[in-house]
Amino acid sequence: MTTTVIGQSAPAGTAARTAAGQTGERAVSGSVRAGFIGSGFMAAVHSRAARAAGAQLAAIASSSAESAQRASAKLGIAKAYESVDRLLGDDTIDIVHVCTPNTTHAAITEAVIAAGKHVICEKPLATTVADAEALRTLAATAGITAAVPFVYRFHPMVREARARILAGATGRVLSVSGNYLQDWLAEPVADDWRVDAALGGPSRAFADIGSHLVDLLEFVTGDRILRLNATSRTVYGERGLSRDITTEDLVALVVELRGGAVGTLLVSQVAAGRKNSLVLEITGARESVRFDQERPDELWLGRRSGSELMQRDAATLSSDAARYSVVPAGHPMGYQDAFNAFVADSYAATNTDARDGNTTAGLPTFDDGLRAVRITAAVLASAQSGQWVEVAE
Ligand code: SOE
Repeated sequence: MTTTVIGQSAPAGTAARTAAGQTGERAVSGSVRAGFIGSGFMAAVHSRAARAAGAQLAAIASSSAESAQRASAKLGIAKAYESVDRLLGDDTIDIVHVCTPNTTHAAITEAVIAAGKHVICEKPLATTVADAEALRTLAATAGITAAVPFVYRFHPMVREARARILAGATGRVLSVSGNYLQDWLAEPVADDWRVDAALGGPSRAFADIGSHLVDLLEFVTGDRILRLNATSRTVYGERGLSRDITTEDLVALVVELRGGAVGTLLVSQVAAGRKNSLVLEITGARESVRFDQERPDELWLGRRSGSELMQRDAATLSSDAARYSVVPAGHPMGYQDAFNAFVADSYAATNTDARDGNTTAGLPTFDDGLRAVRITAAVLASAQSGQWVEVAE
């Protein structure tokens, strides 16, 4: 990969590869040309998934021309633009992946939509409900594909859990329990842009990973959190170069679902020994299901008698789960596989000829991004007041 161009828009006269539909939808045919904004860990994950989905990795922009250039060479992305505007001026780009710090998502995503492109925006979609609502409306009006990478939905055994609940195998859902525990901030010296509310937003642990947990909870159960009561802790008021830290290290909450189930959730980024431990257990009147993200090829089925640890095997899975089981049983699938499936379905959704009910049914859109921002706002409000807080639909 040698060609990188800085500071130039797409060559003059580049024929638009797409035709805007009646709703302004950018219908894409052929391989998707993807752009990336941001050059951190998530940009690398997104670019690997885009390549796996058969996209052309067309361009990247970052906080500086130099970092864009470095990322272009490192990730094998054709062009490095000196600014977001230059990248958005490239009419050959069909979809843009927004992988920047949380408080920049709203403005950048708005610009991407204004440029007539499809968009994948990292979670949290925005750091305020108002911004998330505006983005959801903008995307709907533009008629574009607008997705948020709640990628844990794409593990086959998550789809199996969801299929069992929706088919009634578990019986009525009575209770839910879930944890999302990490330890990359467990030491007081550990610091990160997410710690700074000016870059990460008012919530840290919950907005960053609690959003995944509650999205997965509502996706798997098909239910909604009606109200919650949260308690949070900022364990270290100072970290590295950060002072007067207000964003939370951990949150414990009790939830009530619209269907009547109750449950407890714990979200922490200071849980020593837990690397990316997302565990969700849903208890039904007949059967419980438990998914552990660090053991994604398994699903525990709990029963009064005959409990079992189900292994991923397409021959035994529901059709929705089997669809994402892309290698045979015994060949472990993992995090990047789930990410790849999310990006492939997002790209398929941009192609009005290719998309179908399968690819769009479980796709996390800006509606789901807004939902997670609403729940995060309720968590912050409850942690502040100590009271139960209703979660707006
Ligand atoms: C850091 O907490 C992080 O990279 C999150 O930002 C991701 O969304 C999560 O999937 C893994 O951990």
